[in-house]
Amino acid sequence: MASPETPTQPTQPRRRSPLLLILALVVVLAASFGGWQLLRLRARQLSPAASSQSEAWRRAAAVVASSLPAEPPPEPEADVEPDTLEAQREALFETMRKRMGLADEAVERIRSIFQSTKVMSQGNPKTTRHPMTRAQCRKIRKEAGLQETNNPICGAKNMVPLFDPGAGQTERDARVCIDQFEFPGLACEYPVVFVRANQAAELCLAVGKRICDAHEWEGACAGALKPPEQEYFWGPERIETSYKHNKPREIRWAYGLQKDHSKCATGSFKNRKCSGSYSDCGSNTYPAGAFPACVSSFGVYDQHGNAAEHMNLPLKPEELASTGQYGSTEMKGSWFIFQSYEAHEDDCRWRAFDWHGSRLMDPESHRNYHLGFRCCKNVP
Ligand SMILES: [Ca+2]
Repeated sequence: MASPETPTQPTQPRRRSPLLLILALVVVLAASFGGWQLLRLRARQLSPAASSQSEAWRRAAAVVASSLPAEPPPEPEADVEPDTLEAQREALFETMRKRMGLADEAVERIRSIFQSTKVMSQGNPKTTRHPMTRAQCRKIRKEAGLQETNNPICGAKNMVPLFDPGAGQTERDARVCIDQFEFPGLACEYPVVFVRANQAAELCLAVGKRICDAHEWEGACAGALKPPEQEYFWGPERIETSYKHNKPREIRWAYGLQKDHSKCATGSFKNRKCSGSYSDCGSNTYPAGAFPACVSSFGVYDQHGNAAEHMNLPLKPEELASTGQYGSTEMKGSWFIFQSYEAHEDDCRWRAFDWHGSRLMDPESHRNYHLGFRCCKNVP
């Protein structure tokens, strides 16, 4: 009598072989069909006929974008902070080249803008002490399940479309996209500071974008982009228009209706001997996007805290950055020490009355160790 372990039907595996072959054939055919569909969709996205804003194109592009492989994580050496400004800048350019896919000409343009000053940087290497590493930021974002955005409506990574959900709009109605992160617009990279407003505008152009108008930044934060004619009082002096704007404004923050600095990158410190100058003030910023709760409903990070941000404030319709023109400087948001020193209001729609005001393209516009920017992009 055979033991329980002894196969009683030694020919059974052979009888299953044809079924396995059929299953394998079905899998191969399905994979081939899926790949063909993907190629067909990609071809539709790239063809001139598919460049229109049709619904079919948007659906096809969305499928292709969602099939793109995830970006490989930055190299470990990215957390070694260079000792010199030149080395820090070159490391940033290389990161931008790799992660943003910038062409050589774009990198050269960015380099020439940086080289026009001796201070534009991610902080003075001699005095800056970042309270969090890039690796720590990447770990936080990974644990929060956050992934890189590549919305085909925007045509650039890490940008999101803006619209007014309360007016029944969807992202298909968007005419503008905004960076999710402070410039350079990359998750877990430190923001660029000591930049003047005109240089911010030029850097946005160098990466195929533009500086944002104030109301775009505000709408991105508050979760509803309103039209310019509803957001500006054309004609009066700036201080009067800001007063008229602020008085009846909706007061809210990107993360909710109650102020809570602990949700954002506001727990850093100011160097003890910081007088405001490049030589003694560290730009003690966090990597962008390191606070998963500090995000608006559109997916825009760090509008409160980390670096304050240059924007364009139009005082008449022809000064809207969305039309390719510029108005005055506007500083948006708060910065990295607000948990211990709240210098001013930092709700989404608040406008500073005339904080270091100048024309946006003034070659001497204000810059400092905690002031950066982010970019927008018109949807074609
Ligand atoms: Ca900020």
